[in-house]
This record gives sequence, structure tokens and C-alpha cells, in this order.
Amino acid sequence: MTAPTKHAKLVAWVDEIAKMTQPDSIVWCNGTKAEYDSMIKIMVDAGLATPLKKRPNSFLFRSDASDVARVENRTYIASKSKDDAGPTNNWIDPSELKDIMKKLYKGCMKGRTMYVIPFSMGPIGSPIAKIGVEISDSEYVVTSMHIMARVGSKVLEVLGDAGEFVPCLHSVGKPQLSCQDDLGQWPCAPLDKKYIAHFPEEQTIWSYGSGYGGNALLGKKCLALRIASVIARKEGWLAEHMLILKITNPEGKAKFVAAAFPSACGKTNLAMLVPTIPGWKVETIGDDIAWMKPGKDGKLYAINPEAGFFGVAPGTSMDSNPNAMHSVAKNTLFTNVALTEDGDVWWEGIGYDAPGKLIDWNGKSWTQDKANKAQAPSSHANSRFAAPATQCPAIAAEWEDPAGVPIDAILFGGRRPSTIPLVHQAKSWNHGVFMGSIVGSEITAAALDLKVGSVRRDPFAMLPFCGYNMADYFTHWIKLGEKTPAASQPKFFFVNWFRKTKEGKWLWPGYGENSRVLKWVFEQCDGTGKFVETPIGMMPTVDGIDLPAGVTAEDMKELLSVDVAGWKAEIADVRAEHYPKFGAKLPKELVAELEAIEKRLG
Ligand code: GTP
Ligand code: SPV
Ligand code: MN
Repeated sequence: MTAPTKHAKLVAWVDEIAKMTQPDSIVWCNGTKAEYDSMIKIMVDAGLATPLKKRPNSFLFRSDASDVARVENRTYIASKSKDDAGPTNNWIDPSELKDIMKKLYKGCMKGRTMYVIPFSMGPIGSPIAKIGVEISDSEYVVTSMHIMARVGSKVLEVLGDAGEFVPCLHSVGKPQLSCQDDLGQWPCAPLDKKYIAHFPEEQTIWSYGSGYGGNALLGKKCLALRIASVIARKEGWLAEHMLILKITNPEGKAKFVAAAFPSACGKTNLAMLVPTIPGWKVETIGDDIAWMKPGKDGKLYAINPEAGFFGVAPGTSMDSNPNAMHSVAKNTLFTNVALTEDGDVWWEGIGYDAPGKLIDWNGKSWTQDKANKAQAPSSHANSRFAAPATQCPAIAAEWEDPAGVPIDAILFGGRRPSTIPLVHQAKSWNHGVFMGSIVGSEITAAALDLKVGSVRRDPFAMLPFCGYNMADYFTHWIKLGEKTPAASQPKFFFVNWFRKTKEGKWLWPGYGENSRVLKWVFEQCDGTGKFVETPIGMMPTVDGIDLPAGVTAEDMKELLSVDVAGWKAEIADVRAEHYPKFGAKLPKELVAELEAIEKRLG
């Protein structure tokens, strides 16, 4: 196929990669529905995709057991200097890594088609958007990119013959086989051959051996977070692992909230929340990534660079997240959930019992056995749906506005069964940066190689996604605060929906009831909230947040009190274990915040 572009650099790169990977043919993707349908047909014929009778134009995929999530220990920031990757990233010398990967890429697309996927993160042609071109030998990647990014000929038009793009190379790493030859087996390489590599100085991404999510859809975590964070630091803006929502009070006054929670800690759910408080409205702008730039008025303006949701399936129900359920009613790709006999999907926490005999995510027959608490789940804990953002009934009118939305509040959060209260507010920008820098959360199934359940520090929910030295990232945030006039600064909050009782039950009902916390956040931004000063920051008074049904006054007191002993242990851990990782690069402002909170706790 001749290249549908006169962009010499792009054509030369595609040539070079084709010589190395030796595909049977090359297809330039145009982003049309016909193209999408033809890719789906290839995968259905090859036994890789199952059409879902109950959901129009929707398909189920089952991946390989080694390929169900991001793999953090196979993800690399290959900057020239190790110090630029910093203490929290995996680093290899870029030329050494390229040598290793070139050997793997050599001939790796034999028997397959090489797809060239031009995509835009952010509305096509908008000054805030970034263009990437992904080369991939996976039809699953092509169709998923159609949903998650803006793909096709229009992007090439904007690129012209000399526009800038981020080259993103991807292979599933299973050479000598076509999609048909995969015999219905999800193609990928074994774990020790998987590499998710970033070359920040060249702004290039090389991914090998995985076909799943953030490892393979390179516009998302690789470009829009790891590479974009490097660009953002240089240019004075922020690329963050944050949802963006619009909240409107009964009087029609709106505010915009961004929130950074680690993977599988509730961003999609909060972004699509249906408030339980009458008269309040929440609308979705983004559920995973925010690019925030200071506007002329000094405020941070945020856009969602994505075009779809790649959301966690388990736990999603008409009760917990009806907007997500409506979003996945059609045109959706499901991966690693269970299949029902009548051609629908099912997963743990979907809100009703499994109807009859299912096929689980491993492809085996599975019947629900409620008496057996140890029964293996039908769906992988990190099973996901990919659905177009336009299908969300709560999508905000502003969601594609290239100007972005002015952010009033930034929330941090994580899964913390104890110590961290339901909500507290930072006293200042730097206190907010301190809060972000110490985020801790129980590890979830969103990464394959980590021990689920143990608490780890995940600063700004960016631990797996910051493309440079995390200490420099903290400094970048501090400096941005210095440049932002006080009146334009967002307020910073820390939330925790995941407190548990001694018996292991949730202390807070979460989901739609989180609107009560959002209401207090709104009021604090407006100066009308009821709050008290505490050693850890501002907190709601006992009557500052209305009690949801089922939460006793005693529970609420526990949710809204400062556990001084717990906090002393928390802060001692920051001083002894967390902050020392960053050495001399740790900004002095954060040390000052640490000393101040130690003093306030007594
Ligand atoms: P990524 O896509 O990995 O970045 O995840 P996310 O941060 O968007 O998390 P998501 O909203 O998909 O939620 C992950 C899991 O947490 C799901 O199983 C949800 O049902 C559950 N969850 C979300 N919000 C709440 C909440 O308020 N309370 C409780 N108990 N669980 C929640
Ligand atoms: C995450 O892990 O934060 C995700 C899923 O959003 S993935 O796209 O696979 O990174
Ligand atoms: Mn995420």
C-alpha cells in the first residue's frame, strides 16, 4: 500500500520499521467504520473475538494469562542519564535497550499485517492536541485505538508534510504467525520478553510482547502520561493521571474538579457519579487522564486527551455506575469478562446473579457457586471495557472544548482501610503538593507483577506513569504554584472512600454517596463550607456532610476524625522510608511541609 501522506519523515520511519519487522503487508489506517468492521471480521473469523448477541456491535476478547494488565517491572524509562529516570522508574541505557529490542523486533511481524495508525490525543487540530503514529501488528490494537483516541486520515491532514508526531512502535511479539494462525489464542510474548520502553529525549515509544491496555494502546499511558509529562515539564504544564468532572449545584452554579487516584481506585466511578443528593448534577469530562495548562487568568485549564473509556468491569453495575453501564450497551470491546449462554457479558459485582452456565475469562465452563467463598472469579479482576466517551449519558457539553475547563479543586485519594479520613483539605498549594507526594494506596490488579493488597506510596497516582525523575516532578508542581496567583489556585483535597471496619466491611457506602463529599468540596471552593482546622488540614464539621442512609453518627465520627497515632505512624513512614528515596533532589518546600505537620501532630 502506498503511503497516503507526503510526510517524508513519517514515510521513512514506516519504511525503516517494515525493513526491521518484515510484515507481509502494510496498511495505513483511515479511521473509518468500514476499517473497524473489517478488523473485527478478521478477529471473529480467527476465533479471537466473540460477537455479543445482546449488545450491538460489541465483542468479547480473552487474553493470555501473562497479558492481563500493565507490567511495571517490564516498563522502562530509557533516558540518557539514569538520574533523569529517577529513583522510582526502571532504567536501562537507551542504546543497550534498543539493541535488546531490535533483536526481538527483527522479523517479528512475519506473517502479519503491519498497521500504521495516525492518532490525535486531544481534539484533532486543536493547539493542545498531540499527534502520535502507532505502528502495530495487532487488529485488537487498531480497533481499540479507534475507540480510545481520534484515529485516521484527518490526523494525517493536520500533520501535513512536516508536522511533529510521536513515533510509537508496537508488536505483540509472536512472529511467523498471522492472526488466523493464532488459532484463537491471544498473541503475545512471554513475560520476560515483554518490554514497554520510553525514550524521553527522542520522544519515542517502543512496546513489545503485550497486546493489553496501557502496554499496547500507546496513546494512553505511554504517550499521554509518560512522554507528555516530560514535554509538560519543559513547557510549563501538567500531564496527570486524573479524571475531570463538572459539578453543578441546585442553583445552577458549576465547578470543575480533577482527581488523581491510583489505578483501579475509583476514577471512572467518580467521573460518572450520579449524585444521591437531590438537585445536584455531575457530568463527565474525562475518566483517566488530564492535561492541565495555566490560562491567561492563571487558572489551570484541563482537557481530556482521550476519546473513550478503558474501564474496570468488575464492580460496575446499574447501582454503582449506571452511566458506565449505559456507555457499554453497544459498540464496546470487552476483555477478560465472562460470557453468558445468550451472548451477553457478566462479571462479579454486575448487580445480579450469573445466569446459568458461563464461559469464564480462561475460556472454561463456569457456574456460580455462592456457597463457595473461595470460588475463582469468572472475570479477571482487571477485566475491562473499551467504550466511546460519546456513549456516556453524563458526558459534559465541554468535554471536547480545546480551551479546556478551569479547575477549581484537585482531589487525591487511594485505598486506605485505616488512618486516612473521608476527606481533608490542604491549607495551601504546597501543602496540597505534599498531600499528592505522599499518596498511599493498596495495590490493585491493574498491574500484573505487584502484590495485590499491600499499601505502597504512589505519589500523585503517577508512580507508574511519570516519565522522569519523581523529585523533579515534585519541584515542577511547586514551581507552578509559585507562578499561579493565589486567587486562581485550585483547592487541594484528600479523599478516602475505602475505610473499613474491624470486621472488614466498608465504613462508607461510596459511589453515588460520594456526592456528599463533592458537595463539601464545592462549598469549600465557594467559601460556604462548614469546616474545622485540624493538624492534618481542614475537615468538615460533624454536620458539614449529611449522613447517607446506613451510616451511623458514630461511623461518621470515625470517618471524620483525625487518628493522631495513625497519622504519626504515617508521617514517620514518610520521613523514614518514602522521602529518603528522593535524596538531595527532594524540594525543601516538601521537607518544610513534613516538619510542619510533624509539629502540628505533636
Ligand atoms: P483505572 O482505570 O485503573 O485507572 O481505574 P479507576 O481509578 O478508574 O477505578 P474505577 O472507577 O474503575 O474503580 C475500580 C474499582 O473500584 C471498581 O471495582 C469499582 O467498583 C471500585 N470502586 C470505585 N469507586 C468506589 C467507591 O466509592 N467505593 C468502593 N467501595 N469501591 C469503589
Ligand atoms: C491504569 O492501570 O491506570 C489504567 C489501565 O487506566 S491501563 O490502560 O491498562 O493502564
Ligand atoms: Mn488509569
